[in-house]
Amino acid sequence: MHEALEPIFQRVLDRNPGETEFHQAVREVLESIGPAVDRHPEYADAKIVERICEPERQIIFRVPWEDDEGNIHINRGFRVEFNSALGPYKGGLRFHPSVLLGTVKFLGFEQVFKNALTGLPIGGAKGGSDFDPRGRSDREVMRFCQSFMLELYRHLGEHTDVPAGDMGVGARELGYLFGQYKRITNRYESGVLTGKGLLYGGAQVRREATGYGSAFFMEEMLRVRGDSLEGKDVVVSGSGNVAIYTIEKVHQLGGRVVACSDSTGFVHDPRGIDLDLLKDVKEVRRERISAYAEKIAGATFVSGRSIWEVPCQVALPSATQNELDVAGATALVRNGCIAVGEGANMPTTPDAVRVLQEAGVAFGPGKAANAGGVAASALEMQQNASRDSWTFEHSEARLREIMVNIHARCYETAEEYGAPGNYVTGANIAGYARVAEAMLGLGLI
Ligand code: NDP
Ligand code: 2IT
Repeated sequence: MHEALEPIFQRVLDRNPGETEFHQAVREVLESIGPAVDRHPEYADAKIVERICEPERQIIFRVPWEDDEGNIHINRGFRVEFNSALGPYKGGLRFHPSVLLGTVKFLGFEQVFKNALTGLPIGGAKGGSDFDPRGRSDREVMRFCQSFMLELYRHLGEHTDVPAGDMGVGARELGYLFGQYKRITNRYESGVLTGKGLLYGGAQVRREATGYGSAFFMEEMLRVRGDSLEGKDVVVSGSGNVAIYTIEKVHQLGGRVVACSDSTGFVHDPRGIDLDLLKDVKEVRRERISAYAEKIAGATFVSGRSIWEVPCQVALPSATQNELDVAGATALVRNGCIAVGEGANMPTTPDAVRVLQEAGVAFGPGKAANAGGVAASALEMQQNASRDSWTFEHSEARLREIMVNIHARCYETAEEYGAPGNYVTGANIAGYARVAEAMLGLGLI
């Protein structure tokens, strides 16, 4: 780390004790923006890095709700409004029992740089709750969402803060959240949430966007190496929103996804994942991934082992943070993997990133590779503002163009700062420089 950044990082550690995921995300950025610090002394004078590491606002609230048996539950809600230099706060909501303030801060911090990379006018935020939607009835999820929004609504607005989905928050949850916002405020303010259903202000391709974008980014990383996804065996972890639409696009681009997972294990289907079956198991029935293997001959369900042991040329970790460790990265390299793209946020541990980069594996960090979701959200905001709705084809073409541009921005910035082929350096410096310039222009606020 650049010596000027060390005391700043130490202060982040001291004043955010125990928030290990937040520390990890900050360290990764500070370790790569050193060359930009040397080139821009004016950023240091304005204390840009110190300001970027401190959220503009952090909201924590109680969420009481009643289950179907009449039992009362208390969860904790969060919204961390990290940075609004480039536009209204923007970023998803995660409902998962593991969610702590430090989780939301790591995600919000990443989001600032990711959103900057899209080139669209969106600031960075994240929110969520330790509520676990798995195994809950639709009505329980609805009551939770209504209680969550009863507090959160006062902080939101189409020009203020615009949440979307993340783990555990999809179209169902966003529908209930939007319904409650509309009811409380008496405003049909479509642009206050993105990822909505198509009948109430949603946009074509938002559901598919993170996964499609991740596949497009991978295609670009391979293209500059004179290669493509055609004929490649691919492993995608997870089987949620990001994973499913990554698999869909990888198949359309000629690759074959041979394994995917959930928190109980993974399925290996050497002939290629049957996407209709996977969608039925996961999106319609909300079953465990083992149900996939029970319904199709030739597929096996494996638990207690790592999905990264399945041989592949391309890996797309698309489940959760720190799911790809050194052992996994070593197995990937050993089996001849040539490219890894992060569909999830921070799925690869820092040591595993080093293993991959040192082995010459093309490595696309999440804040670039999975930016397609939030980019499509910004397009949804644009459509809501103009009361318009674009076709699927037009929306997908826009998404692809944005991903190609993000790739180019990362690739060129890495070259410019003396780290050719290092997308981590490229993404962090390109995102940082854009936010820093905007913050300078806005003055000390
Ligand atoms: P979903 O809730 O739809 O799916 C998450 C998937 O990850 C599930 O299959 C889940 O399995 C699995 N998973 C969770 N924890 C673990 C674990 N410890 N080990 C193995 N598998 C696990 O979430 P999304 O697909 O939306 O999000 C996935 C990742 O992508 C997250 O990191 C998210 O932040 C990121 N992301 C999401 C975007 C979006 O638009 N949705 C945009 C950009 C990034 P199970 O059901 O068993 O828990
Ligand atoms: O991590 C992410 O980029 C998201 N969960 C999507 C955020 C958004 O506002 O669409």
